Amino acid sequence: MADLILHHYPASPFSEKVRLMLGSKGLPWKSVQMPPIMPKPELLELTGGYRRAPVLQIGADIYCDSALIADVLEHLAPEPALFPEPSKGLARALAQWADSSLFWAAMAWNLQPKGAAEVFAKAPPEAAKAFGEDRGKMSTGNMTRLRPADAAGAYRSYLRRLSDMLDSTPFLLGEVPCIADFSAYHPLWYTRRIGAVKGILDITPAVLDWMDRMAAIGHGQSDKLDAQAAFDAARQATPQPLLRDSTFQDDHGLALGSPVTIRAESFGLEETAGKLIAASRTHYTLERSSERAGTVHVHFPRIGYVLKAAAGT
Ligand SMILES: N[C@@H](CCC(=O)N[C@@H](CS)C(=O)NCC(=O)O)C(=O)O
Repeated sequence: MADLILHHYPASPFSEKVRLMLGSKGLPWKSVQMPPIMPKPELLELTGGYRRAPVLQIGADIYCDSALIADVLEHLAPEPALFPEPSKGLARALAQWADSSLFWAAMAWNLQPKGAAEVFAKAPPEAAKAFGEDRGKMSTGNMTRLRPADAAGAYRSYLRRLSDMLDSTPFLLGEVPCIADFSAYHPLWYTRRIGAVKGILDITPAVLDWMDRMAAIGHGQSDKLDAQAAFDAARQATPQPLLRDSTFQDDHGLALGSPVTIRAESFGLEETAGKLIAASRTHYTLERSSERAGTVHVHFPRIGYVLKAAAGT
């Protein structure tokens, strides 16, 4: 199998989710670092426009979004399971809540003025300004950012709910970590990195203990790779046959082979354009080419993404 190449950056919570899943599965991986804000010319050349972190590359297959990456990792290494029976529906629903409601409450809390001041303490003043402007631009569209004062109560309630789930088991849904644990962990991991705001976690000691268990999973074995080597890997590979379950499901009136665009529903609306070559129950695949990457298949989950006919078609 081609190398697993993770495009990410150290401080990205959703990337931490994937780094831990890679560690849990014992899958060795290559690490390509992207900048935390735009411009990200190399990532965009690979994805065709998608800008968020993380992105997983396997040869000429590019997987956008940590939810889809979780499915890919489960397919590659079924054990230990991220979606264990009989609670896989519950695990997915809990993970979706954690990746959205919990994440945004935590991030509003984390990046309140004293948190942001600490995060950018060692950076030049322009860095904090550039980050704020970048995230401001990403937050256009159908997205409401919580104010820290409103986020505080929600975050505390969410921490207590997680704590309740840990009353009788070491992980949220049982004896072993599942996708719900990885999704709930990463926003709290970011909180814990910031001395000025991490005290909120002290209200739930059981959550702190669970966080220690999650951190102990580690990131597995990784080696650094530069972006050029990732382009070489894409160009030299042929995209793989599509994942299981690629029966065409047309909800948009768009035939396979149509020129289309795909973008996130919210937070980072940059479009990826390409030819629609698969639309299964759970994900879309676009084929596109670029000079440095050659022909690649770029995969997106259905949930959270907007598929449209390309303009002018
Ligand atoms: N639903 C996406 C969310 C990804 C996301 O929002 N990532 C953040 C970093 S943790 C991001 O991309 N922020 C803007 C950036 O890094 O450019 C996923 O699960 O991968």
